[in-house]
Amino acid sequence: ENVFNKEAFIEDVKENVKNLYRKTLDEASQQEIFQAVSYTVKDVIIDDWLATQKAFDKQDPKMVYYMSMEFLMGRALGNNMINLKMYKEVKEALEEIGLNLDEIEDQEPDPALGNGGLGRLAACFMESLATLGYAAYGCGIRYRYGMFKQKIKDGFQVEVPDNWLKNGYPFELRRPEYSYEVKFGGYVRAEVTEEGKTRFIQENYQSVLAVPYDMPIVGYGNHVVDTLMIWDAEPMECFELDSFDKGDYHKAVEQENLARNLVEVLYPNDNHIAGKELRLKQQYFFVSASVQRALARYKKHHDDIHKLPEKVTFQLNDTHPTVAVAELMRILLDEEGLSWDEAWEITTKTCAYTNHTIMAEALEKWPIEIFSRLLPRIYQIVEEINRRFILQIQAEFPGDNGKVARMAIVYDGQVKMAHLAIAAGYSVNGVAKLHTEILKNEQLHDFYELFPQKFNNKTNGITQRRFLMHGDPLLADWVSEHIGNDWITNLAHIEKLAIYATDKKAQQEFMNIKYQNKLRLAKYIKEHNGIEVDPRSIFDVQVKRLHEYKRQLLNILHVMYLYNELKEHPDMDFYPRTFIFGAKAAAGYKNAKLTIKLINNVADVINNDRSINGKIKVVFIEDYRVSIAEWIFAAADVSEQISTASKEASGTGNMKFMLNGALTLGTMDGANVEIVEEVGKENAFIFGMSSDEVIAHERNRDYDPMQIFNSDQDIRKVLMQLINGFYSPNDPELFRDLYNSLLNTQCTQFADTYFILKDFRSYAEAQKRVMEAYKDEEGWAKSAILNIAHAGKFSSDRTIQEYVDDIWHLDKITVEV
Ligand code: 26M
Repeated sequence: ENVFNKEAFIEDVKENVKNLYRKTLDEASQQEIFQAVSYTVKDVIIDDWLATQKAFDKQDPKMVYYMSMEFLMGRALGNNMINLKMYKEVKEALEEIGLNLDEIEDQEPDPALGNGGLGRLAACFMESLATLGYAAYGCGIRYRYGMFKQKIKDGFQVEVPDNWLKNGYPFELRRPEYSYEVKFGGYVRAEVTEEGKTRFIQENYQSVLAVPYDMPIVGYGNHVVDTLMIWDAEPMECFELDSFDKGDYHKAVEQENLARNLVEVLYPNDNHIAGKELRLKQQYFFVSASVQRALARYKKHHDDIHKLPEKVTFQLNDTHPTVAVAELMRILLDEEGLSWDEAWEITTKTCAYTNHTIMAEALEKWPIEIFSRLLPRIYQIVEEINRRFILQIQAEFPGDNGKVARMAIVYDGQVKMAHLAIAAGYSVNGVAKLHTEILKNEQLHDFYELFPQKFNNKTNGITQRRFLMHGDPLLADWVSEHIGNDWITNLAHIEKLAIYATDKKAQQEFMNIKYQNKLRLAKYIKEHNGIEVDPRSIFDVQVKRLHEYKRQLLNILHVMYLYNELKEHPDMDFYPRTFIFGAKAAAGYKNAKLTIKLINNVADVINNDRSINGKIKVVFIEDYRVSIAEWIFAAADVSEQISTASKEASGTGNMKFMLNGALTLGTMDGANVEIVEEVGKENAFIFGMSSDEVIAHERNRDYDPMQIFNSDQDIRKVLMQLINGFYSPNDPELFRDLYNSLLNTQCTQFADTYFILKDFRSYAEAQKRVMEAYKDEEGWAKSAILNIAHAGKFSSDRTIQEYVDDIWHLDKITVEV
């Protein structure tokens, strides 16, 4: 065990400032100090990283390659120090020389190589894999520009590029020796070899060079350091053009442009497909490079390619990396010279697929024209997979042409990526119990009938190291004082906290910690929004991507309703509330952007109305992202999880709030169902239609929001305020589209798709229960503590252990130092 040595650490920091910037510590900027501290921490990591690689080589464990278009890592410095068990020591050492660690951490850009839930889940999974001691590679793209920065100008969202690499990122390592060529376009030539076999050769293609950058994923206190490898694209140095292309200047330039564009930017869509050709290029680019590297590593240690599934598994994070199936087939067929049956046998034991959404607009389908032009050999292979798959469907369901139409991989001029992933994957999993049931019974029912054994559930989780230890250190220490440290690596132990739920002293301590965290956030809000919020008010929070199914609109309409009530009955019973929102909208998503504007306009009117004595405040936090999220969860009293039942596959923010002692106000959707199952419905506020009811209405098309509008005067008043200029005097028509989305007078069938009016009353009542409950401080503290105590299930450590036990079957490794 290496003991932390303060003096040596500080010396190292000084050395780094000198070597990097030719400065002394007192001359260096905070950013320069951040870089120097990070390099010092990286020095510590490097030894463990090397030792982990040695352990891989020696112990030869089965490994998972987690293939994901997104890794929403968040800042690394703080978490690396926590997992190296040196956080407090470094904090102290820096304090002694007059430096503040919070300020230094705040210099790190948020590596935001992801949109939302799916990308953040990948990041939590990597951290849990390392902490549990499994061999894992995360495979993704090193986007030059991550998720855009959000500015709010005059209440509107403005997107600003996120140049996260501009100061250099200290935790990445370029590995040019592991570069691979990736080929696009051209055509396929069949050639008969001397042995009479047919070989397929891609010709007249364009290439790019995929160059990996490794980032360390530090396990908690176990010296295991796994690797996130993200690929950059570079032009091929001295590319070999086919003989008849020699001297084709135009093509050379094209090829350089391809490399330049490929990894330029993350598509900022969440749960929605753009169908852009460049996106498919990005997918094949990182998948091809990752599969090539995985096979090269395997072949270095093993000579029988047939045994690949014993040592390697590819987990596909949604359908985005599904071309991996065909790429693996291609390499096995064309480069390893295997027969189709051999290659298929290996592929279908190596690839597994996770579904993250039932939203129809998020299902990936590529036009054949694009797919076959860009990936001609891959398309041939997909067609052959499809041909054989259709034979299988016909054998299983003779005469049922509907099945073929619904299940084919290539159909209607499109390549359906989910169908490919299910046909080739050995496992198909949903991300919460309810979600998996809906997949089996509704969305993927045909596939479930054909492959019942492939389907399984893996309820999502989050890492307590980031979302409690780092985000909420006061609460983390308080937990440890009461029940010891075991929860850090086994969150089930947090259940021991339950006995303190009714302990008056513990309740007060908890409420005091929550208050400190609310002060921290209130200060941030004052600095960034110029709004004074009362830390004694109820902090009611909805932070997540902006999407109609997540129903931020329901939340703000309810705020408008409450405000109307307060104005009409100034003396009504009311507990002060701060409604906090944070959300980015996809750049082209009109109604989402308009909802942001509505929230900001409502905030302006209500926050400046002296007559309500500050009883309601509305805050929109600009540029919601992982780093500020950690503070927001810590400060929340109420966690808004109000998606239309059946639409939110799991949710993971809901778990972060729970672990920080916030009470859930939510629908029976996604993992909310399991949260309530764990904590008891008396410690949450549940409202709204069930997923069965929603699905029935969708099937029968018998929902008419106009009836509600006509019969409920409070709702009517709120909706009229959308179009009478109440919140937009200079442009009364501004919110017309939101009004229409709820009532669309021409065609009722498509109005209020997400049942906002239908659930409104039930939501308002649940909100009333929240207020009553909060007035009973002891009762509230009890429920909050019970939420923390029952959050054990929602650790990503538990989730990963289930993936290992049921899907991956990995071997644990140990790292000696
Ligand atoms: C697709 C095409 C083009 C550009 C972007 C996309 C795309 C990107 C992200 C589509 C979907 C994306 O993410 C979906 C997502 O985040 N799903 C969420 O996954 C979480 C983790 O499982 C769940 O908790 C959420 O409920 C689910 O919405």
